[in-house]
Amino acid sequence: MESLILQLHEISALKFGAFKLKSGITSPMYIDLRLIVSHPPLLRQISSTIISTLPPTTSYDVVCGVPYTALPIATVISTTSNTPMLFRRKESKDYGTSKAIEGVFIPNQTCLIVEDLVTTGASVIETATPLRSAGLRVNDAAGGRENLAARGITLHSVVKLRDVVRVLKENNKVSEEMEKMVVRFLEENNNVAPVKGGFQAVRVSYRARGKMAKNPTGRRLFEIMAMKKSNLCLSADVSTADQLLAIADKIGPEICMLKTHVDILPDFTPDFGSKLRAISDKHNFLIFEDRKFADIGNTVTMQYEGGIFRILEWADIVSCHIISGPGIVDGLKLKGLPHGRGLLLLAEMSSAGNFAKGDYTTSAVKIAEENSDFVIGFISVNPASWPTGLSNPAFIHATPGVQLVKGGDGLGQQYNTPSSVISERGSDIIIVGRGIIKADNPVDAAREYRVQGPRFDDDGSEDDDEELRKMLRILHKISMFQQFAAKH
Ligand code: 5BU
Repeated sequence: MESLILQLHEISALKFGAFKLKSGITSPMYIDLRLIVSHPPLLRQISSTIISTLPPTTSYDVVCGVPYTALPIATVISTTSNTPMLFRRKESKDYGTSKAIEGVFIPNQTCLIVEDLVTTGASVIETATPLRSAGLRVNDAAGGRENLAARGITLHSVVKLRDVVRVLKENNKVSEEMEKMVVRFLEENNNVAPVKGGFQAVRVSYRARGKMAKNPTGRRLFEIMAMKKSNLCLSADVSTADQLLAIADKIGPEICMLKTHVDILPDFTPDFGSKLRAISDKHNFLIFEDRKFADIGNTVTMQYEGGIFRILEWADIVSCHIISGPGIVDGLKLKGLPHGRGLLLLAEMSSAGNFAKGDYTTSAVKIAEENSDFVIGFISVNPASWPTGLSNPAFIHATPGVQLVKGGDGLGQQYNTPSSVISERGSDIIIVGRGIIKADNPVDAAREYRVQGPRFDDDGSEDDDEELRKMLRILHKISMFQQFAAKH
């Protein structure tokens, strides 16, 4: 092991200094194992070391590397141990045979996941999910640490970073000071959610955020998410009202919210709303009609309340564009607030080339702040990238364009994975349509999405003082932002 560490240091795969990570955190150490493909003996040595750390009882039929760095390692393991290999696509093709997993396998075979470096475990999960959806069993991962046990995967760690830096210090490759810095960094960042900017760096529990929400529907949504431990919204884009009611009943236990497009249902009848509400009461989820109102205030009051659909009567939440200015929110609020309804503003969209960005997104936040009695949050795609201060934890972020594999649909839709949406992009709710509706078994698929939509522990047992301190820090940030916004 010592010789391996020294060789990695020799080829500069282990670097020391100040490195900004994807998560936004600055790390004193950076590991780049992509370089090992240029050193075949080292690649071979790493591959055999990984295999030798597995307990002899570990059995597997196929191996799969986490793209990209671990692919060559998995290939060497495959050829030397004569075990067939699979690989997972990082992006699915927009059309044609868009397979998430390439290679031949039989359902119920067991797959070993190979990863070069495990920090949060997110990328191992991203690889395990499509393998499991394809019917494979995933019990073990081999490679660089922890956090995976909760997902039913045992990680067999080759070496811990702490030991790497100790060996380098003993061989005078790094100073004692650097060793201490790395150890401190590892201790401090063990439990940090990997997101940059905004309040997500300090995650506040849904329950606490629910208490901050001014709108009763917003409060209920946070409470349901905490209670059901679900941040999954099903986008029930099916062909008929009958199908919608059937799938709502089946998938109801898995979701915090059900999203509808009522104008696509050819068999809509006036009792649709009361039937759907009975199901939502039974399974405790909220109904979100994704109406995307876009007109002037006066017109939307009529569209919300009237017509055939009478959305106001049955939808807890509706959505609107802000293209027409804040008057649209005034109009919807006039009708919705007396019924305790809530509104999501489209601050960003998932489709390629959309115009909801920059100042437009900032304006959506401003309108939301001014109407926080009615607006419960945003449709957003990457709230972690919004300027610090735009992230009031009383608002919820719901993100469409989610599938287990990154990609698109050929008509502009762009998909990100559940863990990327929640952990990296700082959103709260994943909105999933075709990923569930078109699956062979939608109930199993919904359960998988629900499990994969990673949440921080939220059993309501958090230390109240710490929770309060977190909220005060956030409220301070918000008030600084508001003062800044008022001046400019
Ligand atoms: P999909 O099947 O998971 O791609 O469905 C996504 C749903 O979310 C669908 O109902 C869209 O109308 C909706 N959506 C979206 O995809 N992107 C957006 O920016 C907004 C809504 Br807003």
